[in-house]
Amino acid sequence: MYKLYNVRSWGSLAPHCVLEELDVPYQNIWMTPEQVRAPEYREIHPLGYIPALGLPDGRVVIESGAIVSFLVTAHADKGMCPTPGSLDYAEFLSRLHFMSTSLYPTINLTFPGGLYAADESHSAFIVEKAVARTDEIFGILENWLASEGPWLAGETFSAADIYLFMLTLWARPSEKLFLERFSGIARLSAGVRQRPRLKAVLEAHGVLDVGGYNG
Ligand SMILES: N[C@@H](CCC(=O)N[C@@H](CS)C(=O)NCC(=O)O)C(=O)O
Repeated sequence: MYKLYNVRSWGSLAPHCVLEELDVPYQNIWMTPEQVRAPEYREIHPLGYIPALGLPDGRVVIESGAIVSFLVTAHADKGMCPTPGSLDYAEFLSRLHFMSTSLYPTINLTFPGGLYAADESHSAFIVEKAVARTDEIFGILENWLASEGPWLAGETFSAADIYLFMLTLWARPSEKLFLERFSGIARLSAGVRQRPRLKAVLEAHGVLDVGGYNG
């Protein structure tokens, strides 16, 4: 069985939703931020990050993009991605990894007091730059939705939409103000909230309603 190392409304939210949509058995391990920051968790994730996915043979997969890509292809019959190996799949993968490698780390920099700040004013400078950069990247996603949507993989809902939904929860200055500026992403986000299989998970993460994230 899979094991999901999970913190409410952190980066495990997308893998958690994907596991629910796939309807596969998994053990959910709720953790507190303190447990994630404790030295023991480094044995699971060498950088002490959430998410991590334990595999049935005891190995652990890290990186949210890799976890989601793995799950949807391992259970491709559940239709959470285009047919693996197809050209549509290439585009799906590209958009998913664009979010996990270009957008997610930039969002992390929008939280004050981050890893690279020397002092408070330096932190404010980094945050301002990072917020502008996330707006630019969210704008690229918004344009894709406008020209090829309504979902990131076109006509069909996929795990990439869940991933984008997760990132919007953390947008600055707030999810609500963000969604007012990006109408295509707002429609996608509302669509994710209406997925029958996701209601209970989103409730558990405290984000069933807009603005639930307060990290
Ligand atoms: N590249 C990683 C980034 C994961 C990440 O930044 N996770 C954050 C939570 S959203 C975390 O665990 N931070 C550790 C902490 O705040 O102590 C991934 O995509 O899985």
